[in-house]
Amino acid sequence: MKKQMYSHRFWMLPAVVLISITLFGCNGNGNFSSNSDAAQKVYVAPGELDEFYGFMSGGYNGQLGVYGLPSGRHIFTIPVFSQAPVNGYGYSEESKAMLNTTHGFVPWGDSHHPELSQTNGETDGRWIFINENNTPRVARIGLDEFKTQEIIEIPNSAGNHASAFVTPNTEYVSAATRFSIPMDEDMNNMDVSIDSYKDTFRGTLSFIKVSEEGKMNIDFQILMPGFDYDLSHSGKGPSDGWAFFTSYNSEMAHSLLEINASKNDKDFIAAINWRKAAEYVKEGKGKMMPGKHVRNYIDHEEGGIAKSETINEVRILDPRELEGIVYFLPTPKSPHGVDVDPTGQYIIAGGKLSTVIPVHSFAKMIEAIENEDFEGEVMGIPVLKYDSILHGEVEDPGLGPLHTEFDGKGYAYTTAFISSEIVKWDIENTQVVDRIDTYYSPGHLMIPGGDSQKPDGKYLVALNKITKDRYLPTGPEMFHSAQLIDISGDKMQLLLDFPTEGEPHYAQGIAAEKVIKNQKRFYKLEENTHPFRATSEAQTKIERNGNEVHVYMTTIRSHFAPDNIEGIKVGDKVYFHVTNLEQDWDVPHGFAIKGANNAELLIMPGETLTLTWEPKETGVFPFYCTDFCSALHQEMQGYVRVSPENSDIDFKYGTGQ
Ligand SMILES: [Cu+2]
Repeated sequence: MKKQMYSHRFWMLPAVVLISITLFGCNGNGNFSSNSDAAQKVYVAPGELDEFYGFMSGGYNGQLGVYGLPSGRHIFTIPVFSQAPVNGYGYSEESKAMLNTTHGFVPWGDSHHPELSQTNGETDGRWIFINENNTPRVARIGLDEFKTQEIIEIPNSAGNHASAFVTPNTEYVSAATRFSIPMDEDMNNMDVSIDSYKDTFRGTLSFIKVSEEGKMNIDFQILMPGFDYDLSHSGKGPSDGWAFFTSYNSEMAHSLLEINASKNDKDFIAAINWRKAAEYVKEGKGKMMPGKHVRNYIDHEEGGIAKSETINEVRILDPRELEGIVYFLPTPKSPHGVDVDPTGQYIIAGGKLSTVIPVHSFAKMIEAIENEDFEGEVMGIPVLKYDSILHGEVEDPGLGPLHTEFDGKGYAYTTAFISSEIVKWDIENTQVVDRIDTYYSPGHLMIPGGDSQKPDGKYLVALNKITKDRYLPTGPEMFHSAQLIDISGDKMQLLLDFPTEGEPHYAQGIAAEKVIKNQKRFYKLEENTHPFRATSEAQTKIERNGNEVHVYMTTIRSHFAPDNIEGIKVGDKVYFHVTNLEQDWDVPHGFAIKGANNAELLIMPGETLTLTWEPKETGVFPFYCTDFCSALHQEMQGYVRVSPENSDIDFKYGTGQ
């Protein structure tokens, strides 16, 4: 091993493993491969476009980062689960409702796993889904406008980690509870002692149905033992109709999990026959149970304004009553990732404390189910025999294997978190054929289409957890590092380091042309259905309703209408409904007013957005365009006069007066 190890990030390991790592670890920061060959491979000349889009979750920033590959250029950030002052997402009246939950307005989220929609097992460029861990939710982002269009909350869940993975025709998006929670037989959350964990805590796996138009609803949840559920991937090809979820803490510990949940040699992958479960649902099986959750969606029929609805129940399938929907595949040891190869024949687990990578065979699994080759059961769920379902074990896979992606040429690539490397191995004979160091500890990795049936096996992106010494230091805090690796040849070649936003977990990649062809460039004014729109300057006006004031405002290079407003009083609640009259690509206008307890608005051409302002003192307050829109952008301004609460001053406004 060539590089320094960072023991502060080591996961709890048996002491003997730790010692051996420390002995092998040596100094050196691994600067190599910055040769001209690598430079040429990532060079995208000025004015040229990247070949792939890379979508990387922002982790604790709650957003989704958009990158160009191979250049590694950060192009855009799509606001999803967190308020974004940069464009007013979650602040404007139109978008606030996207962040509603059963806990009220939640302005922050923790986003981990983006997943592109698929058709026939191939990424199709329509949508990208992403999970939220903390307050369990799944979002759907439209790749026509790069905007979050829907967010659904997941009930009976806590820590929605095994999400948002799609089935090969985007029939379903998965979700699962990471933390089991106390539930009685009626799925009511209970106020119980945490020490009663083993008796009272349960898990759920959720299947969110996606309609042709993208609308999400929770079709069913499967009641599970009180383990922790970690990651998921759908079957494909022969295993289409199944989904696989890793679980750990089969010990059902509830304290000091790093020790108490690492005792069993094997935990489980839960194999879910979702097609069979969906049939049960169609037959009306299972039970409607409490499961209050909120669904937020952009109402395109009404001005693109976000709306929320509350749903009170969810259908629960209990594997003790409905046969054949869940089987447990014993898997060493505290498995993290679960990945299905492009042929759909093999199910690969990242047993983070395991010395091998187990590869399960789907065909053997089916055979074992038919032969009832079980070694026991947990909560009515049959446990298959490890040896009956095993295709093989990858020996010497690196320390702390976490996640695997595929190149479509028969090879798998697994990240080894602790030994900081990516290991390439042959799926058929489970032999390691190549390995490359990463800087440093990689979590997920991504090959464009690498978890679909049609990977584009040209590049691999390692998403590393430690950036230290790779970039200019920025104090104690630093962004995490992605590394682009060429996988087109026999040997992997490191091409590029680039910093990412937040802490990216999983990522997705897609050929740019699949996304470019659907791009919306602006919103047509004649299609604007916003109730407070003004689609010409002639339609601008101000209306008062008690202390509520609605300003119908327009922007066009380079002025506002109206630009000067009098008649506003202290105690008013002023809604600036700003319509951008431009009908050309890339001419947004912004709107901000002094002292607003709010973010700016960034209004796309043809769009109407609303900023709420409650002036607290008298005076004259300037507003201006925040987005540099023309040579006379600095002239794009106006004033609002605020008079005392008891004054009876009339509205006065206009342009150029
Ligand atoms: Cu402007």
